[in-house]
Amino acid sequence: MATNNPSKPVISTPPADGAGSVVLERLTQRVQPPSMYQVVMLNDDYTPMEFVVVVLQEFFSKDLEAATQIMLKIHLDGRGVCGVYSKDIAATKVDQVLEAAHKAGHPLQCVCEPVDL
Ligand code: TYC
Repeated sequence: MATNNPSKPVISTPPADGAGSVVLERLTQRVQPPSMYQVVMLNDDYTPMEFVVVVLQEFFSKDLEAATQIMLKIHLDGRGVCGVYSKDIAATKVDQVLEAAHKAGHPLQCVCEPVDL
């Protein structure tokens, strides 16, 4: 019986006819764009309008005009989008708003939800 000599590396050359070889198919990898999340603020009857406007300016970088428009939309429609971000950033914005509202004693609510494409 033929045995390998353990001190001698076995170097085998692939057969010229390709027998025993494996063909790797080229697969095109499609990378999905990161899913985006919108931060939605909800209306309530107690949070002062001025507080909502300040929150929109401070955490969502809105100017006074834009912040006022968004606040009024929330007040009239029940909810409004404050901004669209990656998942982590959106979750952080929600935490910041809820903490600021809690500290100020207001019941302001805010959620994040995936943007439908
Ligand atoms: N409805 C509130 C009021 O009349 C104002 C308000 C606006 C509260 C937007 C929450 O997300 C909100 N004082």
